[in-house]
Amino acid sequence: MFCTPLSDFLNQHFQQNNLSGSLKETLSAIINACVAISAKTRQGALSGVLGEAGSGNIQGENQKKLDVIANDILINALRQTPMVAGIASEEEDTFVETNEHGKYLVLFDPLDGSSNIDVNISVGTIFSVLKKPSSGSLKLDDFLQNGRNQVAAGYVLYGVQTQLVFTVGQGVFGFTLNDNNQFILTKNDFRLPESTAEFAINMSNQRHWESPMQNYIAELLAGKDGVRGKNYNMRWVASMVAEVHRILTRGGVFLYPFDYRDPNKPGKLRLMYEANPMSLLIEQAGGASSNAHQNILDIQPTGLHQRVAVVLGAKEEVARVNLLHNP
Ligand code: P6P
Repeated sequence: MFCTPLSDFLNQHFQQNNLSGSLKETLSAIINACVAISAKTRQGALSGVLGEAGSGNIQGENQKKLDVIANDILINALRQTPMVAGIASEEEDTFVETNEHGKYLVLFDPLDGSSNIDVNISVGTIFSVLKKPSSGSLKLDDFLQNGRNQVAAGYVLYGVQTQLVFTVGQGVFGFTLNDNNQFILTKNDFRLPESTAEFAINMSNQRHWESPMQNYIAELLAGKDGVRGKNYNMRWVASMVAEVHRILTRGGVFLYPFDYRDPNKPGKLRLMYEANPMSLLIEQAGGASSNAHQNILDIQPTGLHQRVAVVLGAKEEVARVNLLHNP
């Protein structure tokens, strides 16, 4: 039934779309590192990788052991990939130069959703690839490109199955890891329905949202008796990779809006290595994304770790949120 290995798919897809071989090599290096991360997450307590690392990151979060392990696996792999000039990671204070003559920049959240690790709920690696814009020594500004400049974006979901989903701008494709640690093509071009009856948000923050967001969610909760005229279902996994995968697979809308708990933060999620790659995937699959005011992919970054409010998924829902916030 399914028999196309990732390597064959990449060769064919890159040739058909006249894409660079060095981008293919960069993508392969990221994916191979994720196969190693998958082996670690699967072992859990048996290999002592659960629990806290006893350190913190620039986000002010306590790192899990697997956060550090996944980050080290990716950095070590990309140091050995000549076409990668540098990386930026959620777990690193600033960028890391890897190869002086590299062409690509790789940005990643090595293990998103890590608060779920110890309770065996899906986590994932999110990655984004940019071209290094200038020759000469690497500088921070080289990374601060808007999301439309991404030449590749994707994630690996360490869940019931280990699944890879990525785009290089020519559609979104899904692969499942088999018993030989080989990714096999299992979804040929994800397409997102324009409408949905399923939303994902952390409702415990409801009292902290801006009123347009409170109004939007109230419309969904009103169901078929309300202005939207249909009943909605809700999901919240607290793992963005799992939520986005569900949305790509069966539709939906995901929201992590601005809230007043910390008015200085525009949102919880990070633009460069969470919102941008996920927004590109969703847009490539026929969905939309915004920060409730503008398309996330059009936001001009000002910092590696800047945060952003995120609304992404079914076009109809993102449009409704934008309208309520910008009457
Ligand atoms: P909360 C995980 O920590 C994460 O960055 C996303 O993967 C997830 O969607 C969100 O935060 C969960 O946040 O506040 O519900 O724990």
